[in-house]
Amino acid sequence: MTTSHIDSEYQAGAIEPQVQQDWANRKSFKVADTVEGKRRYILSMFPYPSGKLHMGHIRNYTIGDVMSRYYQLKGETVLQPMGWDAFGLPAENAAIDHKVAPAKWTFDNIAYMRNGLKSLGLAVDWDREIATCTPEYYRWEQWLFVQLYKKGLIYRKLSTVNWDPVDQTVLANEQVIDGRGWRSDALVEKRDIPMYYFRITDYAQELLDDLEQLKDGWPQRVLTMQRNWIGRSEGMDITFPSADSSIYADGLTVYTTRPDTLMGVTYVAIAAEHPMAKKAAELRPELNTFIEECRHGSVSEADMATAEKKGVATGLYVKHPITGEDVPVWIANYVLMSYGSGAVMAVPAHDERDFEFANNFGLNIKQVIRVAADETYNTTQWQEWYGSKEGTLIHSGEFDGLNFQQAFDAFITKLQPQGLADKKVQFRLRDWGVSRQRYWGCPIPMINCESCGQVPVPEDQLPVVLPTDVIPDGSGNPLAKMPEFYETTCPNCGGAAKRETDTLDTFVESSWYYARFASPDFAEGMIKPEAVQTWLPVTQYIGGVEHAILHLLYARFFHKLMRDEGVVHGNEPFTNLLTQGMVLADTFYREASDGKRTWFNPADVVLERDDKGRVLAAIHKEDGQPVVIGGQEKMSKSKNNGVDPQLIIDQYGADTARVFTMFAASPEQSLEWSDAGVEGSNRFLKRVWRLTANFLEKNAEYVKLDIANLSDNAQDLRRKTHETIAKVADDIERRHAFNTAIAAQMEFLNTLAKFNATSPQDVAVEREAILSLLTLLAPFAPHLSQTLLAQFGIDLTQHQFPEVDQKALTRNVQTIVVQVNGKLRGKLEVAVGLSKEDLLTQAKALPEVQQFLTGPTKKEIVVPNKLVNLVV
Ligand code: ANZ
Ligand code: ZN
Repeated sequence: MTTSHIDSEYQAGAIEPQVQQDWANRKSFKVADTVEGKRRYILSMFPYPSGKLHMGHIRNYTIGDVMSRYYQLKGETVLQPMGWDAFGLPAENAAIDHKVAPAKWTFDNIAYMRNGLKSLGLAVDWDREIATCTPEYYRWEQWLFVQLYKKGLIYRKLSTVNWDPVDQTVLANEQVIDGRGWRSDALVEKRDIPMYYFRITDYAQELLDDLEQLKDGWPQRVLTMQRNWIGRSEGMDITFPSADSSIYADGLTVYTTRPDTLMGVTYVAIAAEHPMAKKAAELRPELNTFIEECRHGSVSEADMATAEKKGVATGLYVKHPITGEDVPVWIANYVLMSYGSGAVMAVPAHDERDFEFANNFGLNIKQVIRVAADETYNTTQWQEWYGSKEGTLIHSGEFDGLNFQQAFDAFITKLQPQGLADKKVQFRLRDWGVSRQRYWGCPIPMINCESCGQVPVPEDQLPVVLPTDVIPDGSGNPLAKMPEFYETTCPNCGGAAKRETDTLDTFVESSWYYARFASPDFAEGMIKPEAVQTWLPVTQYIGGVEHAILHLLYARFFHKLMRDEGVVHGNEPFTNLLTQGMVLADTFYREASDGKRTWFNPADVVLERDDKGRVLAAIHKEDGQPVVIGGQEKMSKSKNNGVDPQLIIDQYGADTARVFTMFAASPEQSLEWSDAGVEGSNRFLKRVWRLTANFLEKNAEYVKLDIANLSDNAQDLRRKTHETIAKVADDIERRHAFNTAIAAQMEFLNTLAKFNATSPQDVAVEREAILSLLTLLAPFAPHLSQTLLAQFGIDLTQHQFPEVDQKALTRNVQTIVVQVNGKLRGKLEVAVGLSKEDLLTQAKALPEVQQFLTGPTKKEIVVPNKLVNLVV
C-alpha cells in the first residue's frame, strides 16, 4: 500500500510548507458555529501584535495545539482559534518613534506574526481570526458598555489617578515604579480627573464564591491569587467622635479588622486626601507641604506598605469611643483614601506599619494583647505577633481576658447602640477604572452635553469608529485635537455636544474575546446564540501565570456581565486553566568599572568545555574575549537573552521547535533553553524518519496482523506498543505531562529500533508499532507524522488515536516466587498458564532451592501466577 517514494533523510524544510498548504487547502481545522457530538474549545491566550514571536508564544501555542490535535485524534470536534489583542500603548510609542500610524504598525505586525504562527503548524481555524482593533469587534464592546451604563453598572466619577506629566497620561499602579512613570521616568503626580468605572465591586462576593466551581480545573495557586486580590475581610467600622465639633463636626470613622486592639489606639491616621486633612490645612497652611508631597508617588497599596512611613500631626483630636480620651490625628502616607474610609485607628503595639510610624514620630506604644504566657514583652516578640488573633486582651479595663471574638462582640454590644460601631464586610477589590487618555483604543461610546450631561451613544449610531489615519506625536491624546472626531450633536436635546475622547483600557477587549471566537463574524450581537450553545464555556484555557490576577478576574467578571445581559450562559468562562512556566536562557555579561552591565546574546557567545562537557569559560564570538556567565534567567530584552524562535524553525523545522518546547519541561515548570536540547529533539525526529523509511523500503507487502500467532519477540514489541499508547494518552489527558509523553515515545523508538523482524507476522507487528508511534507523535510533530502516515495510505486529519489492546498488555512470561518453608529461595520465569505439576517440577529443579530441600516435602502450595511454597 506504499504510495510513493520518500527521501531517506528527514527534510523538515521540504515537508512542512507542503503539509501546511495541504491543511490550508482542505481547511482541515475549520469548525462550524453549531456542532453536534463531542466538542472541545481549547484556547491559548491571544498575543499582542508586538511584531515578534518569542519563545513564550511558541510554548503557549504548542501546548494548546498538542491538546487540540490529541482530542481531534480522539474523534472530538475541537475549536482552536487565534486572534490579536490589537489595541494598546506600544503601537502609539512606535508611532511616536517611527512616525507611522498605530493602525498600520499593528496590521503589519499581525501579518508578520500570522506567518510565524502558521509556520509553527497550528491546528487553528484561521477563518475565525479576529483583531480587537476592528470596528466589527469593538462595536459590540461599545454596545455592552451602553447597556451597562444604562443599568448603572458603569458610572463616571472624579478620581485620583497617577498622572505622568511627560507622557500626559494616567498610569496604572503597576506602571509606577519607585514613584516614577515606567516609560518617561518622570515624577508621577496625582490628579483628579473624571473617569468611567465598571462596578466590579457589585460582583465581588460572586467572583469570590464562584472560585469554588473552579477548584477542580484551575491551579490552586491561581485560585489563591484571585481570592487574595478580591480580598474579603470582615471587620468593624468604629467612629471616633470629634474632640471639638466646632472645628470638625463629623468625627472619624475607621475600618478595622482588629477591633480587639481598640484599647491600644494611641493615634488615628488619615489619608492626605481625607476631608479632615483639608480642614486641618485650612487652619494650619504649613500642612499643605506634606499633603502636596503625598500627591506624588504611587497610589498602590503594596508600595504604600513598604515605603518609608511619613506624616504630620494635624493638631486636631478625636475622642476615644470607649474612654473619651483625646487621641491625636495624624496625616500619614501609608493610609489609602480608596480603602475603607481613608482613616486608620493606629495600634503601634500590634500593627507593623503603625509601629514603624510611631517610632519615627515618638508616639505612644501600648500593648493590649497578650500572646505569650508571661506578660513581659519586647518589640521582637511583637513582630512575631503581628496579624495574630490568638491572644487575650490586657490593659483594656473591663475587656481584659477576652479573646478576639469575645472582644469583637463586646465592643459591638457597647458601641453599636451609640451609633459608634458597626460590623462591616470589606473588599480589597476596587471598581475598575477603564478610561484611558490615549488614542489607540476602543472609543468610549459616550457624549458629553453641556445641558444633559453624559449621554450614551444611541445603539443605531454604533460603532463609534476610531479614525485610523492618525499619527500621535506624544503630546496628549490626538482625538482631543480632532474636531472632526469629537464634534457631534446630543442624542437627547439635539444641541451641539462633544464626544468622549478617552478610550477603553485594553483589558476590556481581552475580557470577552474568548466568547467572540464562538461566532467571530456575527453582525447582530456579541455572540450568536447557537454558537454560545456549542462552544462556551472554554474547555481549556492556557496562558502565562502573569495573567493570573487581572486578566482572569476581568474575564470572569465580563462573563457574568454578559450572562446577566442574556448573551452567554453559565457563571464561569474557563472550565480548566493551565498556567505555563517561564522560558529561561543563559545570560552573559561584562561589567564596566562603574558597575554598569552589558548583556550579550547567547547566540554571540561560545562556550568552552572540558572533555566531560563541563563549561570552562564563555567567550564572545567577535572579540574572542571572555564574558561572565550570569546563569539562567527569564528570556527578556533587558538581559538580552532572548532566542528568536523563527531561527529555530528555519534551521530545524517547526516540529523540532515543538518537540523541544514540550520535551524540555512539563508545562507548569520553567523551561530552560538549550541548544543541545534542540539538537536532541531534532535527532529524535530524524531517527523516527529513518526507521520508517527503512521499514517502507523493506516491506512493500501488507500483511494482516494475526495476534494468535506471534513470536515471543513480536509479543514483547506489541506489549511495548500498547503500554506506550496507554502512557501517552494518560500523560496528555490527565497529567498534562507532555514531556514524559515524549520520553515514552523515545523509549518506544529504542525498542522498535532493536526489533528484528524474521517472519511476516513480525512485520505486521512492527507495522502496527510504527503506525502507533507516528500517531502518538502527531500532536507534537504533525508535519512529520502526516507525511509518514501518508506513506501507509493514512490521512492524519481523518485518523484516530490508537485503542489500547488490553490483551497485548498481559505478559506471556511471568515471574513466580519459590519459597522453602515460607522463605524466598528462588525465582522462576515461566510461561503464563503453566500447569501446577510443571511449576512444581521446575521449582524443585532450581539449584538455589534444592540446597534447602533437606528431606521429602511435606506440603506443596501453589498460588497461581504468584508463588510456590515447599514445606519440608
Ligand atoms: C487597627 C489594627 C490593629 C489593624 C492591628 C490591623 C492590625 P485588611 O485586613 O487588608 O482589610 N486599614 C484600614 N483602612 C486603611 C486604609 N485606608 N489605608 C491603610 N490601611 C488601612 O486591612 C484592614 C486593616 O488595615 C485595618 O485594621 C486597618 O488597620 C488598616 F493590630 O485597624 B487595622
Ligand atoms: Zn443634550
